[in-house]
Amino acid sequence: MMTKKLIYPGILMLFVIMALVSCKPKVQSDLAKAAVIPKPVTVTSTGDYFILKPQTLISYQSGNEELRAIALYLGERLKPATGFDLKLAPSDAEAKADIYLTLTGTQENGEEGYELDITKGLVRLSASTPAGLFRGVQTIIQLLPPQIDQLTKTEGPWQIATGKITDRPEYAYRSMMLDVARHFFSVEDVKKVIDMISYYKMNVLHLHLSDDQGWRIEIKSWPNLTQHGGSTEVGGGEGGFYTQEQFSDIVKYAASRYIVIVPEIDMPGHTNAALASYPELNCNNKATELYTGTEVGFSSFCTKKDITYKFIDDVVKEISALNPGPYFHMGGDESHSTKKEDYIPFVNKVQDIIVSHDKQVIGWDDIAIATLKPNTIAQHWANVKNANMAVSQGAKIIMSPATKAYLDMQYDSLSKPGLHWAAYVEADSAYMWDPATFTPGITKENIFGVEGALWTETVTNLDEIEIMIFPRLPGIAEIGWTPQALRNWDDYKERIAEHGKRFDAAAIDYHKSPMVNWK
Ligand code: TNX
Repeated sequence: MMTKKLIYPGILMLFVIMALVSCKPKVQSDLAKAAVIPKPVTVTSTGDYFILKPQTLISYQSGNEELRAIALYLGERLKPATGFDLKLAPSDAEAKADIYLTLTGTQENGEEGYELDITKGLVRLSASTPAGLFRGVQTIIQLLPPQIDQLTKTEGPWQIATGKITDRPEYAYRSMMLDVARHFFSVEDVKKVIDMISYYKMNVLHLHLSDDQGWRIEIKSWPNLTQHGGSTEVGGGEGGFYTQEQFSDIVKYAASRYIVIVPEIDMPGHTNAALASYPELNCNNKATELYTGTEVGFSSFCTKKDITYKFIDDVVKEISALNPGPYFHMGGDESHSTKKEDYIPFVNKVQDIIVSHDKQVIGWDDIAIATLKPNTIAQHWANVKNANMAVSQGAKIIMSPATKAYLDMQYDSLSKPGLHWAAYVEADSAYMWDPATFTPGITKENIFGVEGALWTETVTNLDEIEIMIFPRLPGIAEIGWTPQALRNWDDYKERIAEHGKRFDAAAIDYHKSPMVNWK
């Protein structure tokens, strides 16, 4: 009797405790199940978890200012949602750290690879370059619960499952293009896009800086380009442009996220804004009218005039001086009103100009009908024959097939904004393709990387940018980062659904694709 009386309350207590424990928020303590995008190359789980607390110390190997900046970035990134003012300290003893960032010096994971070793007491991130550490920091953020992306303080618990991740990108060039010519987007908007793509470990933002409808970057030696050519956009809005100072600010901001800017000045077609600003660029010496429609293929620089090449040299020189990145994109697409016999020498000359300013040429695959310089890169968007011609000249290819990677395509016939000349591209379709087998004749060793392109004839503000890029852009990022053998839609579908919670937390708009079971 006596013992029973003691046992019953004991069991009861046990139940009460169990009930209380099970009321705690569900903890993800299986690292292998974490919804990281792009999917890391190897993940092993040890079944426990690390907890981020107000007193968590972020340490970084001393002697490298970049590491301090990355530690600072991580601290700031975790602040809004947690409310924690995490301490940072240089240290060569990881034993004292809770989160430790270190350069290992081994090249095993390549330029952007990293290793994460997470135990109950320590998150150890190592890489051979600061860029690798920055990519790894994105993984750390994604291993925390989705509410870490909330912009205001919220409740934890802030757990990270324990285990080990080793990771490295499959392709060197993982990019998004933003067309700021058809509609202009502010420096603030561009910075937000940079943050969004950096979360998915992209390393390039390609800015389409000029087109028929607008010229968007100040060129001091040709001021009317922006004064007049930047004064409108599709639909007749007021347009806009980046001063050189603002452009430098974008470049610097991108660099802090280990992203390079690829400036594109499209030519010889898609040039009405310039032709309207300077009569001498036209064969008949008459300035054209500004254009706010969406037709393509009607404009061309006068390819026979010397002044055209003087102009291009000035433009390439000024932009290249502002941009430490190695590339200059010369466009070259859809030059339907330039004769082929004029187009080919034009492309050849412009490549020389770009190389003379120490930049590597990128052009849309149309340029492959010219003689490509040894390091010229062709961006493949539609024409299989052109892409093959580029490869047969030894060029590397950036894969942006319009039917998969054009972020301006509508998701379906009802979704807005967007066009559908290439296809309707739902979230699954944007994900389910392999760059290495997509285009006949183009194989893995020909491919430099992958780019999702957001043309903006129909896209007018940041909310619409978000709707068009989410959820497709994370899929393109994964195609660029994760080995094909590790990718499949069923697995990705679960992870992107988890990221829906992150978009919600961060107040980012996204297309609620019926292909995904959003939570
Ligand atoms: C084709 S793709 C274009 C752009 C348009 C886009 C619209 C390419 C190199 N040129 O000028 O904006 O289609 O989807």
